[in-house]
Amino acid sequence: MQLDITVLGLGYIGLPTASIFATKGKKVLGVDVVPRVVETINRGDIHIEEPDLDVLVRAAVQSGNLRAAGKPEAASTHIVAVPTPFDVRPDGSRAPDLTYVESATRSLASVIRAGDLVILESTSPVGTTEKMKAWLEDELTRMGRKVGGEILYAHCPERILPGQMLKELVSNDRIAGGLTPEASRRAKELYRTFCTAEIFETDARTAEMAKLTENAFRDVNIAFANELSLVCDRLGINVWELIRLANRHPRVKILQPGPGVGGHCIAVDPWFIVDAAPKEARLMRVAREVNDGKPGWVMDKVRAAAAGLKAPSVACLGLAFKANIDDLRESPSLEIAAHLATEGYKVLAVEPHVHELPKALQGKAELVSLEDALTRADILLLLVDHNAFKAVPVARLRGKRVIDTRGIWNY
Ligand code: SAJ
Repeated sequence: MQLDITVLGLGYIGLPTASIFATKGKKVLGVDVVPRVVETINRGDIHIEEPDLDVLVRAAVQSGNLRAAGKPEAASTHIVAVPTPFDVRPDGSRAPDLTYVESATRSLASVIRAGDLVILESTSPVGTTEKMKAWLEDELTRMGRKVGGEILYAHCPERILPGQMLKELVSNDRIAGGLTPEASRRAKELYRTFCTAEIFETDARTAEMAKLTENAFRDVNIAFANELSLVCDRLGINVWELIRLANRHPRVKILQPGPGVGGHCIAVDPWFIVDAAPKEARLMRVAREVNDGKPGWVMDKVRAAAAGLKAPSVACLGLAFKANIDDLRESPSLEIAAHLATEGYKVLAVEPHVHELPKALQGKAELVSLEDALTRADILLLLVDHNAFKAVPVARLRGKRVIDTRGIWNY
């Protein structure tokens, strides 16, 4: 089969992207270094949870347009959608780790041809697309391979929201940032296959910075809400009512405080800006510190609520990083539950979206039903605004020490 596209990395971004291209008639090879992922996709199953993704992947595989393998093959477009993790420095700041992007890029050297387009979708620091070009050229030289023409490179960041990915994949505006105008044009044309919204052409560095900026903007705004919650607590004001009222101003739109910021994006991406311009990016750094400090503040609240109780049991309601999903990556709720367990609290964890305790809690906490937790716990600690928790009648909270970090209960 003559391939149109290879997608390197079949995670939260790569898998939906590969599948949607395949259902639109493109011949796609999904590449992943984890054999279990390759086998799962080839069976038409999925290894991650996202509403309706199973249906899309099954349709893509059954159509014969999507298959998975451990190595890339020749195709006119190669999309890199691998993780960009980070290393934590002693001062708490984070430095991007581009190992996966580099190895995925180098793996293309044996199959790349003149005129091919290489797209970076992974969220990356400014300058990464230029680095990809250098890595691939270096690998070609090492192999003694000449492709005999230009290879095109572009950064096309993904902005889909976990929980609403399939809808947003099609309807979000996109950015096509090429190292050359021709690369931007080719990338734009490619995403037209399924994207019904506007696609803007720009250069690669602007595209890289745009993606980081979007998540840093949200982080700073969440930090404002989280800081307000601390101030209001100190002053005896209900922060949720305050925000509701302030948001009646036509130009004010304050976000919601919570137990901290989780997920693999918002809590990480601002660091890529801070790392690149530490002297200038002061506000973004402080915002990160405010949001990262919130779990510690919540734990202080639990300690205060536990005063006078012998062997207190705490129901941790929700472990996911946000409402109505099963994703526990970088979750402040999980961090809080795990910390409380190591401090000797009896932790009753409630997470309707998972079937077993995550590693961080195994042997330290009990996974129980909501009903069980409401009955048994001394302290109810609401961490995630899952719909199941919003439905708890106020009467069930009576007699309990309640800490509602999301402001969903009017008790
Ligand atoms: N949160 C609050 N208060 C709020 C909103 C969010 O505490 O008012 C918390 C959530 O509980 C969660 C964290 O922030 O812990 C992040 O959640 P989110 O829904 O804001 O964002 P993500 O991480 O699921 O997805 C973000 C999105 N970026 C923006 O909205 C700017 C998404 O569009 C990106 O594609 C994604 O990051 C990504 O992959 O970069």
